[in-house]
Amino acid sequence: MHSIQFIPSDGKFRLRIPAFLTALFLAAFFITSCGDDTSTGPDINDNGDSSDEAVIQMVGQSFSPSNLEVDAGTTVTWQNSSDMVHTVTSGSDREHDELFNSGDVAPGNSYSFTFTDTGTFDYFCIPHPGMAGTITVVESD
Ligand SMILES: [Cu+2]
Repeated sequence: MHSIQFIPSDGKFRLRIPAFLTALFLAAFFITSCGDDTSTGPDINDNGDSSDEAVIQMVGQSFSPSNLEVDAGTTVTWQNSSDMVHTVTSGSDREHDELFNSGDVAPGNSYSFTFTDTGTFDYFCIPHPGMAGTITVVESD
């Protein structure tokens, strides 16, 4: 009597890995973001320390939140929670202004940029027309 050996079909096995990894990435992200009291939403700049962080989700073909105000010195991280590749590219009207450009951000990956200067910074996603957002950087108290 031989023990039963489970041999997954090649196609199914390969299809399951990315979904599993994506779930892992998401789980890891949500677990780490739980420890940080305020990592999403527009009201993230209520603590006055100099190492603020903010997270913007890429969901479907949009940035969430698409408009965010942060203190100068804040590191903004864009987390790709969608199932497609996006970019975080500075500029408006789909014209890159050379301030920052993430390149391709694959599902489950992220990109971070630290905003040191005050001002209004528009950005967009190269592959997806209409996918855009704005970071407003204000003087920290
Ligand atoms: Cu996109």
